[in-house]
Order: sequence, then structure tokens, then C-alpha cells
Amino acid sequence: MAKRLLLLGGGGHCRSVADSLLADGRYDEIGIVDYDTEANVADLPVVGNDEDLPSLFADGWEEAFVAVGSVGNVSLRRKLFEKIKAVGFSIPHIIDPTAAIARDAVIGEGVYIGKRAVVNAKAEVESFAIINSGAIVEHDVFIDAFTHVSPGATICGEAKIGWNTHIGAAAVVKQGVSIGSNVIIGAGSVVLKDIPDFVKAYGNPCKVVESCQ
Ligand code: JB3
Repeated sequence: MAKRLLLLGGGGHCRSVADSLLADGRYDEIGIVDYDTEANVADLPVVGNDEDLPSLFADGWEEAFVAVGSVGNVSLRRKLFEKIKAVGFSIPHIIDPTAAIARDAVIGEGVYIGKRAVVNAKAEVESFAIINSGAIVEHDVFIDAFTHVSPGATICGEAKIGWNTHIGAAAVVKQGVSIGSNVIIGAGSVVLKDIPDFVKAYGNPCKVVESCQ
């Protein structure tokens, strides 16, 4: 039977996800689900919008994946993952074929790992996280659900990153440091000390600049 996957949200992040899938070739058919019928993702067809998900499932689309990114809008990703779960779709994780994943790393459902990203030994990446292009998640790191590690960020060994946190592009997190949940770390920051929940922090060395409760 043909293997078919729906990608929800046909924008910039989806173009990265689709390219990883097309390079890997494991699906016979990929459809985009978006309200924008002109969404332009690698010439893939827009097969419907969120209201059509139950009928698409009934028509034999068994797998779905949320392909909107999380810059400033994690709640949409969460809402869409809840929707596809409720309909009954299987949710894969998608790993670009150029990514390097250790044999004993643990990767949850709905995770995307982009081009040339590294997830090293015994690291854990929980459900629905994004490890974007060229990011490095070192050995024994824990990345909690819905967290986004942006392109080129480096998370050194044994660091822990909480739930729903955004690590900006090219940020560096020192080994063993813990960053809380619902945190935004600015691009290029160098995080040398622990960061609590619900804050925005940036700089080198990275400092808390405001609360975002
Ligand atoms: O920085 C990098 C490497 N990537 C960014 C990524 C993480 O986040 C990228 O540069 C973008 O800034 C951003 O990408 P994303 O999330 O794909 O955003 P955008 O390019 O604006 O595309 C969002 C798409 O989702 C659009 O096609 C919208 O029409 C669609 N959309 C919005 N709301 C929705 C919904 N689609 C569905 N199915 N349901 C919705 O509720």
C-alpha cells in the first residue's frame, strides 16, 4: 500500500521538512494541508485545510506531521498536533538524511531534525521538538517537548532544556547548564549559568532581561 503523509502548514519551515523527506524518499505521496491554496512547497499539492483532516484520514492518509515552525507561535504547533492526534493520524519523526544521530539517542514523535544537525550519544529529544539545520545537541543532553533549537545553536554535553523553549540561532549553551521551560534565548547568546522558567534572556554572557509569564 502507498505510504502517504500530510504536512500541516505550507510555509518556510515546511519547505525544509519537505526537502528532508524528498531526499529520503520514504513516502510515495506527500500532501500539504493549509488554508492558503497557493502554498508553494516543492510543487507538492495542497490537498485541503484543517477542516478536511477527518475526511483525508478516512481516505487513507494515515500519517500527518505539523510543519509550521515555532518562531513566536508555539501555541499553533501545539494546537495542530492535538488536532492530528485527535483524528487518529500516526505521527512520525522526520530526520534529514544528512543529520548525524547517535545509535543510543532517543527521538520522540513529531520531532524534526534538519540538515547536518548532530544529536550525540544518549541525548534525548522529546516529542514535537525541532532541532534545526546545523544545530548540535551533544551527549546526554535533554531537550523537552516543543522546544526549538534554531540553526547553528550548540548545546554542550549534559545540558538540560525545558519545555516549549526557544534557543536562538547560533546560541551556545555550556555543558551541564539547565535552561527552564517557556524561555526565549536570543540569537548568538552564550549561556554559562542556569536560566529559570518563563524568561527572555540574551547576550554574552547570557542574562535574563525580562519575565514572559
Ligand atoms: O528560521 C528558520 C530556519 N525557519 C523559520 C521557521 C522555524 O519558522 C522560518 O524562517 C519561518 O520564519 C517560520 O516558518 P513557518 O512556521 O513555516 O512560517 P511561515 O513561513 O509563515 O508559514 C506558515 C504556514 O502555515 C503558512 O503557509 C500558513 O498559511 C500556514 N498556517 C497558518 N495557520 C496554517 C495555519 N496551516 C494550517 N494547516 N493550519 C493553521 O491553523
